[in-house]
Amino acid sequence: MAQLDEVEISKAILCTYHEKLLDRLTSDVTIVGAGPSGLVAAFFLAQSGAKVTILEKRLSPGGGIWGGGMGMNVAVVQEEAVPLLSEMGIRGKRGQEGLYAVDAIELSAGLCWNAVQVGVTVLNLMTAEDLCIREKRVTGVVVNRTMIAGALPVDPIAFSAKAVLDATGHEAVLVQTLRKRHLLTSAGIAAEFGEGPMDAERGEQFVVDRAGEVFPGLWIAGMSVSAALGGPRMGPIFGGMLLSGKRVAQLISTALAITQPNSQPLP
Ligand code: 48F
Repeated sequence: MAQLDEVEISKAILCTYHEKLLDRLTSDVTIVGAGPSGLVAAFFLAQSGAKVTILEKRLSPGGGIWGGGMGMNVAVVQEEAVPLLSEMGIRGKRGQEGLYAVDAIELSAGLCWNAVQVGVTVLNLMTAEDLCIREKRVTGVVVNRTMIAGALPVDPIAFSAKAVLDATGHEAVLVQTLRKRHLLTSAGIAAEFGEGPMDAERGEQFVVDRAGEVFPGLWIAGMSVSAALGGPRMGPIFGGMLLSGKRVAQLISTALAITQPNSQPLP
């Protein structure tokens, strides 16, 4: 083994991290939440040439995937989402009624790996607290360290983006920041905030059909769609989350007119 200097190890972390952080203060798309919808959206956006940054408040990306249903770490995915998983090399076992059982660890790890491989940067331990708005358009996200957010009187910093995606799941954190200030006037949002009782079939379709832009520059995908627009919850089935992320990526990509691939081959 080579000789090791502890300070050099620290320097390697500091230099690399701060270079990455500085670079990611400005992105084409900043996604808040590294659950299934956020990771899939990030993958397709980066693949289409966008500079994509994910901000995740927890230590581990993957959101609600890891625990499957009731802590049994298997995710169920319907047939329509299987091509998307195949594209990422994530395997599933075909069961009855066109349902596939996917190992939750393989799904989480596979989505993260694929996103990072096409150029997405994930910054974990980052809690989004608010949005930046200029001339009635979202221009960025206000962020604090998870360990600091809400615990210490320390100001946050801001990350700018042409589009911000709220993929924070059941909480729809960014939508809520606007709703509380009565800034969301589009039909359905203010009156119906919060998801409805479980209806897996309708809930899955809802998150795909209604993924989109809720305020200039602010987009929603995954469970944020149900929470923001009053759709049904659907429980431990994940195809809708994956397809909702893909759909919002297509919509954002078109809106931003992203055309050039930016992914870098590994040396
Ligand atoms: O909850 P989550 O997995 O959202 P999703 O992509 O998928 C929902 C499913 O997991 C499941 C379901 C299946 O049918 O219903 O619930 O819609 O991932 C949301 C991510 O956002 C992070 C959170 O830690 C999680 O990883 N998050 C939440 N609030 C913040 C945040 C915040 N303020 N800042 C940063 N990250």
